[in-house]
Amino acid sequence: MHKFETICVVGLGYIGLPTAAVFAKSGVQVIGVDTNEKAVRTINSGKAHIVEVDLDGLLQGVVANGSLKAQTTPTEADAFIIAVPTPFKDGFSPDLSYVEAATRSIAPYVRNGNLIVLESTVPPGATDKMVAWLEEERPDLKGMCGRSYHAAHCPERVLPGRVLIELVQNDRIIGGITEECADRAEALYEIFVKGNCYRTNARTAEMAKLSENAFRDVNIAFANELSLIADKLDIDVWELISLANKHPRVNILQPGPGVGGHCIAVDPWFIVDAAPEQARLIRTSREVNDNKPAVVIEKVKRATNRFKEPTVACFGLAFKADIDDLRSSPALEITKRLAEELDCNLIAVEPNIDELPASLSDKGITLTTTEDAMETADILVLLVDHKPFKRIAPVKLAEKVVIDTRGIWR
Ligand code: SAJ
Repeated sequence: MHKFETICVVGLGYIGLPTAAVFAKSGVQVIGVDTNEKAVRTINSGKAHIVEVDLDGLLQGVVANGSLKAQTTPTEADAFIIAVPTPFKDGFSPDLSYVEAATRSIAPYVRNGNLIVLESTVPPGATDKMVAWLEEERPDLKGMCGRSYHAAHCPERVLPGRVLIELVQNDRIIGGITEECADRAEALYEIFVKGNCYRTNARTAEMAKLSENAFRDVNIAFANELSLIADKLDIDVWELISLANKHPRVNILQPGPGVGGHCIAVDPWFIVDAAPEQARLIRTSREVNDNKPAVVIEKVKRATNRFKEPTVACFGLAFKADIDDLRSSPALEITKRLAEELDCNLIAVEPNIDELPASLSDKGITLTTTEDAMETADILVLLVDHKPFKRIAPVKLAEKVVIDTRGIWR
């Protein structure tokens, strides 16, 4: 069977860049492609333009020995991997424009025997669309998928902060357009994946990835709904959940200020869009989780009524613990809306960043240290369970009004 000597990875973001680096480390010649020229320059200087544990060190090595090179346009290769964003448009319908642009951009370079893998999280049927876009650009390939070239959907399922470990260790779903496509894709991932490769068709693979994230979203929504019920009934939700979880078959997740990130808060909408009448629980869960920031804001507003000119400190801005990623973060949204809706001094503590995003600094919010916030704030709003916040002494917290959305300061 034909070997993969060169791979072209299109999209060098949170998934594409680590994937490119891991292939390069495994002895494959990798060309990484991104339209962002600044990112390309940074990568070619041996550094990552995103933060991920151990990625800088890995990149430095594979760029220095020439096995990974970034550029702004695709080139010929034995396999192409598309790992571009799939956000949603207004009305929560999936936006496949990046996948379409990436597919059309590689079309001129596809040769006999090539494999094209779609790794981006996509709605059911998107891999078929990718094939159609490719064949539109290349009429000579019409109807040849599974014969003169191969296509598959192999979704990633790595957790930010553990990407380099999980890329290698996790099991992988291989969704071929045909059996032969699945054979080729499995051979590609066997280069570095130590987990099992499970083969299926492309549509099931697409839906499997969406179902994993929808499962988590529904379960977080259950915990978030319990937190509302517990508030109403004057019960400590964290004690409640920890007791319920003593049951051998119960494992309730943790409530919080809402669900953030670019996966769990997005992917369930792709299922709702594909089957709106059937996906009732999935839609309601999204609504429950998206409503949580408003609940937190109301609580803070009520607390400020007790003061004349209170100083409110928001602890954490990232979308989850111990990362620097502020994208689609409920903590960021809450802090921003508090600045817009409250008449108070607002300060923010986020140990993982050096500078506030303009959307917050423009509103007069200042970034400060935990110590300063503990000294100056009247109201503490805990939004992210970062490790340093867990170390704050309970006696210090006892002097303040505390709104703890993560249950670490109980
Ligand atoms: N969250 C809670 N309560 C919990 C768990 C999480 O409120 O008990 C919140 C977090 O604070 C965060 C959001 O949910 O705001 C999402 O965080 P996460 O750690 O659950 O997930 P992500 O978005 O970092 O990564 C997920 C993972 N999917 C699953 O665990 C099913 C990861 O494996 C996927 O690869 C990733 O989405 C992706 O790229 O799709």
